[in-house]
Amino acid sequence: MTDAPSSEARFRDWRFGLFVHWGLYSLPARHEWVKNRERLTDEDYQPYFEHFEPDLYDPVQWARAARQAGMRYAVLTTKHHEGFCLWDSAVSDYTVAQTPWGQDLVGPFVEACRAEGLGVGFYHSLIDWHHPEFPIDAVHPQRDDLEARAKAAGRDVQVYADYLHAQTRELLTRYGPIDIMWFDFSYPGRTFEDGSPAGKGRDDWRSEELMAMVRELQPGILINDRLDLPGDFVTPEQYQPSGPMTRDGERVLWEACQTLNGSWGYDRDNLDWKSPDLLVRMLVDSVSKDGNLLLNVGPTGRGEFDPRALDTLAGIGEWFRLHERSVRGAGPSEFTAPADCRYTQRGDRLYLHLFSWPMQHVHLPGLAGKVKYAQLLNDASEIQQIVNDPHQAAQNTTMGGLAADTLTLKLPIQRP
Ligand code: FUL
Repeated sequence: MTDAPSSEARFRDWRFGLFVHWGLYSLPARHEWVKNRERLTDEDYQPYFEHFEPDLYDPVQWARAARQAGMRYAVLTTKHHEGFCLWDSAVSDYTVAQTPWGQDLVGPFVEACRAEGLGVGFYHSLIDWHHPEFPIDAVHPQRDDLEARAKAAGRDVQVYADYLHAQTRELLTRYGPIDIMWFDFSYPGRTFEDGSPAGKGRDDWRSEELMAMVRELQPGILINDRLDLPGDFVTPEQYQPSGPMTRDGERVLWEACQTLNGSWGYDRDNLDWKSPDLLVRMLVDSVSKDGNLLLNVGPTGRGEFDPRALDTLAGIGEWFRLHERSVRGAGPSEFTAPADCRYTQRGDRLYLHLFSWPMQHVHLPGLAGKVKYAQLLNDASEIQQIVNDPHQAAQNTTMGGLAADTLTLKLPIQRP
């Protein structure tokens, strides 16, 4: 009998996950920060609560689309900064249970993911623009700064912290085992213009206590790094790190999170969609640096994935169908890839990912004599190695200036 893999090993093995940003902001359909960006009052925002009725919500379809795209886990926003809860929280009325829809959305999501064999994560915002005791501060101003300061002064963040802890407890006791707790976010050290403190950090959320509770309720869970505490994994947002990520000189688990079009929430009029090709590169780049990619979809107010999102996922899925083994269970390689290429490695198999297609030859420093056999992954067709050809070897050193340990591969002229 073999031991079950650790949570860290499973997380690493998943490599690719689905992020879902869903809330009332899917109704204005112009970014999940709309309430803050447009300085909307609770009254301005109320119609979205009154019209929240996602009659086409079908998490089984979401989970299937994710699985077919090659994803192995999914993280749902149980509550984003707007404060709206996707479950029937006992400590709040600002929940889906009080909307026309009236039913829990989190439970069916968890069930659908489990049925598809996906790991499950809960995103939960530390910020709450609706809670009466959440300080309106430098990151979350009201109409102007003076008003913000007056409001901040009268509010008690510890009352809000009690609420945050109670909600986290509900989420981690109602839905069975949960793999990931994704808190968002701390901002200690921020100040108002005059230098007075306005940031929120571990003392405000009582982060140590919160983390201890999460671990007690769900011993196998992984917690991200946004509680103003190190956590189990690091979360670079909308960028690719330059190499494997480290903390205090040691490698650390990490997950890049990425949007499809710059917005996390459904953003109807945004036309700036990333291509499946670009997203596959981001995934490969992450794996080559020992990280994961968490790719976001913002469902519509009726609960569906936008057809443009589905098309993108399908495009990535087609790549996965042919190339899965170069990323799943794979990680970085000890070799240094040439320019515009990435290596991933799985056991003794080395995968070379070409981000641009050279005319005919690709030169791989350090690999001469090390590769027994080379083939394209998509069709298993052989790739010729020409390092042992004395003529080519001579050319390598004299004409191309290539080092003697460089392996040259002969590629098909057309990119497959
Ligand atoms: C950020 C949030 O402010 C965004 O809205 C989004 O949820 C992203 C993943 O994290 O910090």
